[in-house]
Amino acid sequence: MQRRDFLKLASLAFAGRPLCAQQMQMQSLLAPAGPQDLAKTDFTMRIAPVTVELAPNRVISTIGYNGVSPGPVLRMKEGVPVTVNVINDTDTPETLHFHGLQIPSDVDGSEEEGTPVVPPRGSRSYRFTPTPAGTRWYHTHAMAMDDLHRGSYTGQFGFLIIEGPGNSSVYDQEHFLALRDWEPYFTNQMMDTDDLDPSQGRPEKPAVLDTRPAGLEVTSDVYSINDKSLGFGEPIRVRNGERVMFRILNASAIENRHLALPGHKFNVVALDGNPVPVPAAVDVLMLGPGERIDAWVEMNQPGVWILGAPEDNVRDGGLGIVIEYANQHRTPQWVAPPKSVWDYTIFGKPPSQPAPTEKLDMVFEKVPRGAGKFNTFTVNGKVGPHENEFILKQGTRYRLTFHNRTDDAHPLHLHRHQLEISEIYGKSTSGVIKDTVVVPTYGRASVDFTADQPGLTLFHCHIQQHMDFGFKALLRYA
Ligand SMILES: [Cu+2]
Repeated sequence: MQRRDFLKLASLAFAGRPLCAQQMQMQSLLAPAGPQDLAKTDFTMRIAPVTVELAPNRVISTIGYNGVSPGPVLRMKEGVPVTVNVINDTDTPETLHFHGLQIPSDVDGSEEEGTPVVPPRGSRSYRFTPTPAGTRWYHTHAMAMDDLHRGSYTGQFGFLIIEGPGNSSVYDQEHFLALRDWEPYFTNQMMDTDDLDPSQGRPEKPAVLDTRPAGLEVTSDVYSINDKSLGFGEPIRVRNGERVMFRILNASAIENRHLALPGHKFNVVALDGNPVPVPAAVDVLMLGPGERIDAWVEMNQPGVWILGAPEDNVRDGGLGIVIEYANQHRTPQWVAPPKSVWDYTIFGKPPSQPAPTEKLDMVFEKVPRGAGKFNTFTVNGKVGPHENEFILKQGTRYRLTFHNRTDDAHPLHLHRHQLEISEIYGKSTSGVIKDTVVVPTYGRASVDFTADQPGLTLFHCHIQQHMDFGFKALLRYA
């Protein structure tokens, strides 16, 4: 329920009667905790078991923050120091990572970088100055290995909005949508839906493929947006002519996701929280695990629609939410979107700066059953974390080239730094600034970044199983 709707109901319910103390208390309990309630400098995050009712017959037991999953939308002001007190009410050490922020290693929230863990049944405070402005998020950074009830398989995730001085977007409503899968399990029947325009080529495809049988991978067939599966939450209620801003996060530990809204286009204004040089309208969004998209939609097709995954099995499994126009009552409609291929470069501008002269290369390979039942992943021929292979000189700008010699599309994340895409799908671009970049199957991508954040810096694939089984590197400063 929107705050506005609640207030409307409340004012009807209480019309002509003085509010008694009990009613006022009820009102404050029922009023949704709007993000503004959390715009402060001190935050307490309690890690503890929660239940998530995806549907009346589907209740998930997991670990969340402050009694819910997703956790609360945190709002911080850029440049204004905050303290985050993390209380761990579980029996295992935990970490809370602030994804997309440029903050020191000891508070970034990754054990590999030297952030102290939050001990079981203990607590720890992190103090930092949030930057840069934009749609960020937070999540656990614990390893899971073969335990599908640990790490990012749990409900430990939420949005973190860092408010900057200027906000140029004008919209009537704002909604936070975290895409999620639940009840993960192991399989050797992985269906690869990572489509790629064949014209984009597969520059890193080896001449001779490794045909040894692959190990078990993680999959799921239960989905939600936020804490509800399609058809079981409140619809998003809109009016004809409204401009609705969606801040979307793929909080999956497992897979890249697509999203479409029949009859409407997404006007993409920011990727990973950073405004894009060329905002553009698209029919289908794609987000790898860890990625965010800010996109507004002009509501100009009255009806009742499903905003959801284009793949029938994923949407039927719950990945969707109903968009309901005022005075429209019918079964939510789904119409398959036009065929489209996700392309970061349409939001970029032509390169204008010379390429950095300092180069780093990372070659990724998959070793089928490299760890017993499971595959391992190597970076430049060895499993992570790579303590001494990547040494950065402070103040230097680097061109980092990813060579993906595997049959998966990987969402690659560099902590504490911002990556500017310079080349992907064989195209050059500039101005698209991200912290997580999906490099296509057998594809190649280059990103530029400035080494301006001294301290240990973790690089990894944001698919939990890939990270746990070697797909990571620790960068350090000289
Ligand atoms: Cu991966």
